[in-house]
Amino acid sequence: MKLYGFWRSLATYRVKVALALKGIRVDEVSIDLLKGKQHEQDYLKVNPQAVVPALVLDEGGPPLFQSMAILEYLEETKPQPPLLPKDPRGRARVRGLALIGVADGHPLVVPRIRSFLEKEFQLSEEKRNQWLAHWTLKSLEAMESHLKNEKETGRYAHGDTVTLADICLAGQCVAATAYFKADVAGVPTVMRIYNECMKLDAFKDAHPMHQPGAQAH
Ligand SMILES: N[C@@H](CCC(=O)N[C@@H](CS)C(=O)NCC(=O)O)C(=O)O
Repeated sequence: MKLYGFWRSLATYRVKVALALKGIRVDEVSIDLLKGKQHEQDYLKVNPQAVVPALVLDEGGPPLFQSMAILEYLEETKPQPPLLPKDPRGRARVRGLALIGVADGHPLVVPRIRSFLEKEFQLSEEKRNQWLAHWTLKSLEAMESHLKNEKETGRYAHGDTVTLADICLAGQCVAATAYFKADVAGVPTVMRIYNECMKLDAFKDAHPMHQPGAQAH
């Protein structure tokens, strides 16, 4: 398989963690989002939405797109270790927690949104940084409001094994702590789970700040 991604990309991070947890090796191709390479014709043939990640399967065919769809594909085609619980209610909870990050929090901080705020609305860097920290923290607070009270919360977001919820939570925590310096004091359960995740090689090794590309910045 071939994964088009970028060291700083949270959506790529999510896919890399799942691949590592499932023991799937991929070749990585870096699309430099800071240089706008996602808009070049060659890449638009891979993912016409001009975003990473995209996963090319060994069997060929059009690349898979959207990190959540890729995570679900990996779960369906390589079920071990499972990243979703067996019961439908538990699966709905895990997907719900995951989507707080993937569908509500992350889309507000991607490069095209940041660039729109800057170029169309002339928001200062200070205001843009406030926006990024604010919406990232909001997603973590939404997760916290579930995790702190619900009996399904265990060592990880859902029980004592890693699920898609942890992967998506970890991505938002990377953004909050490593990128936007948000004040995470109000989300202790989220941070406890994030720290548990970071004890695992799959989460640690894929961490954006541990990628070769991060060293250059
Ligand atoms: N919902 C998509 C998000 C994809 C996305 O926006 N990726 C970012 C990097 S994390 C990107 O490539 N952004 C390019 C841009 O905004 O120009 C997913 O989860 O795959």
